[in-house]
Formats: sequence, structure tokens, C-alpha cells
Amino acid sequence: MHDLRAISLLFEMRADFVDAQPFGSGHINDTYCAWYDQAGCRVRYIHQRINHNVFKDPIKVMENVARVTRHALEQLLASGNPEAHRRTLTCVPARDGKPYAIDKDGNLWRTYPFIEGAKGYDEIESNEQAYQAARAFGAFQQLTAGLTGERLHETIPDFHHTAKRLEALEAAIACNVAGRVSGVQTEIDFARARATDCSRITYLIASGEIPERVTHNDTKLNNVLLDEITAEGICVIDLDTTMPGCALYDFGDMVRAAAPTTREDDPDVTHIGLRLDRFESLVTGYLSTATFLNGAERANLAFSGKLLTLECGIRFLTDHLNGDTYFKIKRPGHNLDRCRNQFAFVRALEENMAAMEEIVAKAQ
Ligand code: ADP
Ligand code: GN1
Ligand code: MG
Repeated sequence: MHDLRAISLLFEMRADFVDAQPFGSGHINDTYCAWYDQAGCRVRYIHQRINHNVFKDPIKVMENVARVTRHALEQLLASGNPEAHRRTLTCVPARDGKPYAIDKDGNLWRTYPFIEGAKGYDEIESNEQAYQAARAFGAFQQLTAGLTGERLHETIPDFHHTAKRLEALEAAIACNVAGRVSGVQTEIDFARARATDCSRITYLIASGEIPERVTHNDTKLNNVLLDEITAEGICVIDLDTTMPGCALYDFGDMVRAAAPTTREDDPDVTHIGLRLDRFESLVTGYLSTATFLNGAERANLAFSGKLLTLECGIRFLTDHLNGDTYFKIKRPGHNLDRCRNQFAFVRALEENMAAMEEIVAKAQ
């Protein structure tokens, strides 16, 4: 637990710190929800420490986040939205005016107003949630398409280059630093058998058939806040990986996160299956706002779900072999459970690919 009272003093809070607690279930950053007394009213803020093991240049992350959130706010204000500051993250400036502050130990912190009356879900509950989340992420891509100026920084290079993720797995197998290779031969074989799939999207990008776009790249369900009353997707959060990418990375990761029958780390693989109705809601929600997609992107919507799930499984397996240095874990073997879960979902997607293609065709 960090000294959040000291962190709060680094920012222009215009409010008195009361208390802070760890918050949320993200795998990467340290997130705290802090209560403040703001001129007699209790309000909440989010303080977050960026994980600099994952983001090697956190200042570049904040340069991207500041640009994207400023652009979002301008658009919302220009359209007369009455709750513009609830519909985008906004950075509370540090004492020196920067959108971040560095503490005495060299950690980089940022502060956002807490988005009230909305929730990020770890586990999906309804088709309406899938529809609304996908609609919000499509709208986010539309928003970032309007960003002018320099290309955004690549905060994690080759983040969704699946073939390179497979190479990283091979490197982890060769090093075997945690001595775990012999326990995961089935999973290694599963990944290797799908090496051709890993290059499909990067090939289409290299050949010019699929364009580069500014994408979110981490579209799991708890990275969009849904209104607690209407279920509308009101604010896309976790913008650290917003950078040049491919629209299909976002759609594929939504399928990975919102179409399975159980949560991402359920260790009982017999629970894992595909909800085709959820998939259909994702497709219709996404296409309602991502109206700009070209033919090659549309043709790979169903495949992208399989690719992003395979990639995530490969990443969990790699981290398991590397001794759990990347994703936060809550128990021994957590990353291996996550990997097995993702690979079981890849199988379910493979078995249902024809039905998924049919749903996509019907929705166009
Ligand atoms: P991580 O990269 O670790 O996933 P996130 O930025 O996604 O970090 O934050 C973790 C969780 O904190 C989110 O899933 C969400 O529940 C919550 N959260 C983050 N920012 C806000 C905010 N401004 N208002 C309300 N909740 C937030
Ligand atoms: C991480 O940060 P979070 O928890 O929203 C990860 C994603 C993975 C996801 C799997 C920067 O997302 O890429 O898909 O875990 N984020 C990063 O749950 O690596
Ligand atoms: Mg997150």
C-alpha cells in the first residue's frame, strides 16, 4: 500500500484528502479510489500508479492519454453533451501542470475524477451489456480517427503482433527460468499447432489490405464503464495501450472477454463455451458505430476473436514460464489456469466458426 495522502499532495486536487483504498481488478496498474472533501461535498478520485515494468516509458503513455482525453473532451463539449466530464477520462493536473506526477521513489502517478453511476464488469451478465460495450468501443475508434497531428507513441511495441508473441513463448520455453516447461507440454503443442493463424492479420496489414487505425487494444469488459441504470457504455477507460493498431484487435479482444460462458480465469475448463447470442450482440453493437470498416476488416471479424484469445493464452503461458513477472496473480498457477481457459475458448471458437461467420454476414 502506497502513501496515498502524500500522492494526493502532488496533484492540484482543490479538495481535502480523506481516505483511499485499492480498487478494481486490473492486471497491470496499481489503482486506488480516494475520497475527498471538496468544499463540503464528498467526492471520489482515482489515483493510479503506472506499472513501469510493463510500460517502459510511462511519460509517453501519459502524452498519449492526455492527447486522447483532451480530444474526447473537446468533441463532447462541441456537441453540447451535458455530462462531458462523465463520458471521458480527464487528467487532474499535477502541481507543475503536467498530467502526471512522479513520487519520491520514481513511480509515475495520474489522477482522474471517479466516473460515478457506472460500472466496469469482470464478468458479463447480459446481451445488452455486450451490445453497449461493443458500441462504446466502436465509438471510441471513431473518435480517435479524428485525432490530428503526430502519430501516437507505441507504448508497448508489437503489442498485438501475435507471431512475435509466439516467438516470446519459444524464448521462454528455451530459458525455462522457473523450471515449469515439463508441466505444460500440452499447452505448448496447442500454441505451436496454430502458428499459421498468428500471422494472418499482420500479413493483411503488411499487404495494405487492412489499414492502420488508432485503437484501444485492451477492450475487455471492465475497461468500459456502463451506466448503472441504462447500461449504456458511457466511458472507455484504461487508455494506456491506445496507439496505432488494427480495428480487429479491439473487436477480437471484445469477443475474448465478453463471449465466453465463464470468467477469464475459471480453472474448470468444462465450464468454457461460446455464447453465440453474446457474439451476435457484440457484432451488432460494434457495427452500429464502427461504420468505417473496410471489406477485409469485416471479413475477419469472426477470426479476430479466435486470434486475440489465442494470443492472450500464449501471453499467459509465457508469463507462467517466466515465473509470473507480467500479469498480477492471486494464487500459484493463476497464469496457467488463465492460459488453459483461453485455449479452451479458442477450441470453442474453432468449433463455432461457421456459425459466427453466418452471424457476421447477416449483420452487414
Ligand atoms: P489496469 O490497467 O490495471 O487494468 P485500469 O485503468 O483498467 O487499470 O483501472 C482498473 C479498474 O479501476 C478499472 O477496471 C475500473 O473498474 C476502475 N477505474 C479506473 N478508472 C476509473 C475512473 N475514472 N472511474 C471509475 N472507475 C475507474
Ligand atoms: C491486461 O490492464 P488490464 O487488466 O485491463 C493486459 C491485456 C490483457 C488482459 C487480460 C497492458 O489488461 O493486454 O488482454 O490483461 N494489459 C496489458 O485480462 O498488458
Ligand atoms: Mg483495465
